[in-house]
Amino acid sequence: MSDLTLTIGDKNLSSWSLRPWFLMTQAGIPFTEENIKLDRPTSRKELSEKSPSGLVPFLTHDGVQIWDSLAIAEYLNDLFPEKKLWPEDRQARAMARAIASEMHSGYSALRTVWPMMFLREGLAHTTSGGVQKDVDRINELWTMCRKAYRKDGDFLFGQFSIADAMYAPVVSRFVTYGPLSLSPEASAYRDMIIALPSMKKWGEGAKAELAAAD
Ligand SMILES: N[C@@H](CCC(=O)N[C@@H](CS)C(=O)NCC(=O)O)C(=O)O
Repeated sequence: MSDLTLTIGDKNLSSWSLRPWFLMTQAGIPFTEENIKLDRPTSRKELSEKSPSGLVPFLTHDGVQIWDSLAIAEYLNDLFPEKKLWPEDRQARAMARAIASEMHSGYSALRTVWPMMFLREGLAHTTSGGVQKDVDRINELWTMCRKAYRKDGDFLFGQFSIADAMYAPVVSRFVTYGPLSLSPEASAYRDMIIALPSMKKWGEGAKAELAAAD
């Protein structure tokens, strides 16, 4: 199989980039990483020259460029069926797709008011402007998943899936803008994901990028 190249933005800030990077790293899919800094005077030009959408992330494979984090996840699922990136059970798979889509198309208050700052913890925060509603809904979904699928493993649908990758930036936000009132199941899920070696590796990368920029 030809090489996969994943192009991403700054690790401290680019929440959309974290999703496919975490998916590939956690699932053990080898890839070459390419980085585009998003905060430079040249960023816009570089993005418009390299990215089909003018945004990151995008995946390059076999002469094709796939943009958008969810489309990248689906492409990887097609490419690596043996990795079972969606749950095998039809009903669990439907649920996983529903909550991944809800993440992809929703929670705009949370995303706007609480930008990802991967390296920050316990920041004072507001939950106004619709943020509390988004937090409550995510808390409800994580709790429901953990109660229903815990017997198969610690991830949202037992085994690791695309749904976990889609929510990884929210896990980071729930650490940055804490402490929050979450159910025991949702808190345990947040703590488990943020402690994974792949998430730690992303954090190390974010630190190295910031140090190099000094
Ligand atoms: N729906 C897209 C959103 C991608 C996106 O908004 N990326 C941001 C970085 S996190 C970006 O490239 N921003 C650069 C810019 O707006 O100039 C996805 O899922 O990949």
